[in-house]
Amino acid sequence: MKIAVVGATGLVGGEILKVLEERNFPVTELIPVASERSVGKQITFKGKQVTVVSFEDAIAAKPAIAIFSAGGSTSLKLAPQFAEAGITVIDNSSAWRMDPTKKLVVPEINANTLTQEDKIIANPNCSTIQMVVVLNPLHKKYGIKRVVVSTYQSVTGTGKAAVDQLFAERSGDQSTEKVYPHPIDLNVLPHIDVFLDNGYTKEEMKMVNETKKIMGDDSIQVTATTVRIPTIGGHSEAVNVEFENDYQVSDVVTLLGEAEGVVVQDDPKNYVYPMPLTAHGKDEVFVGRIRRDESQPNALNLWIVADNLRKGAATNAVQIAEYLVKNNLV
Ligand code: A2P
Ligand code: 11C
Repeated sequence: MKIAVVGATGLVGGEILKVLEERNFPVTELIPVASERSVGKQITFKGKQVTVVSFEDAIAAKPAIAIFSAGGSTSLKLAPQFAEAGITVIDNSSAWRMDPTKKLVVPEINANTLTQEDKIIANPNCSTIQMVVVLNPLHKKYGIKRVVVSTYQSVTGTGKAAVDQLFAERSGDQSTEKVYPHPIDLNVLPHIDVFLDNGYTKEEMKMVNETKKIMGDDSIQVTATTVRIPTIGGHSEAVNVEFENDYQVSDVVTLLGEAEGVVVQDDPKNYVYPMPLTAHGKDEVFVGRIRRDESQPNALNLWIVADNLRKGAATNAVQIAEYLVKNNLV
């Protein structure tokens, strides 16, 4: 199957290439696309050099699927052109997620809603994906009323330039471009994406709105504080959940241990809990510090970590592509 990766030279794009390779996705021809300045450059896929092409050449090559990770404005402009040519687009940006005509898909939860008519499929925000993979099985069993989440997010979520800023600050190099309005090394920024009129950031509202859409339940109340920290391995989240019904902590541990895509790491006495350092490069979502919220009936605290470039972006997108292939939807 011919596959295009739009944004192939970026951080998520590079991870998509790795995940396609690792999962043995049936790629007969890889078509890497990036901005005009990268056309003609070589990238490596399955040990071979492949030349980056323009989006026009990619459309002309008629891939079955194009996985996009080139930012919202590129996606708004290019995804419809790919879709009109009959190419199914899986888009990592925020451009189409809340469009009521587009599906927002986490395969473990709602891939079964996809049909052949879905030509632009939205991949959710990284911090949302890792949270809903853990919350969905709990919602089905206990009914979630409200979620309070605070995030601790990796600079890789911003892109290559942010990783460069972190390491430049660490080495004392003052000349590197600054993508954050403040230093990020030895600092914490309560600010991810742009501020909105309601005082929240766009990243916070993504967590609120995308969660309801993916889990198919507008009654779930979510409030979020999203924070950037100087780490690279993945995003971490402190999640407080209030259920309709009571639960046993041991049942929650069992349920999450059996949930698809979830790994429980919860042995605090032996210092076992999820961390970005250990989640880095992994496809699963890790959950630990599972404990009763003693201040509130039917409430639970969790600590959730995942590699935002993998399950939060590349892996989720490739899993959607796998589902489309397996179910003859492309
Ligand atoms: P390029 O490397 O040519 O700039 P990151 O988020 O890590 O910075 O990566 C962004 C990705 O999106 C890069 O691969 C970048 O290509 C790509 N990109 C940016 N603008 C466009 C565009 N107009 N058309 C196609 N790809 C684009
Ligand atoms: C971050 N979550 O960590 C963002 C990156 O809407 O796809 C992904 C932004 C998005 O900065």
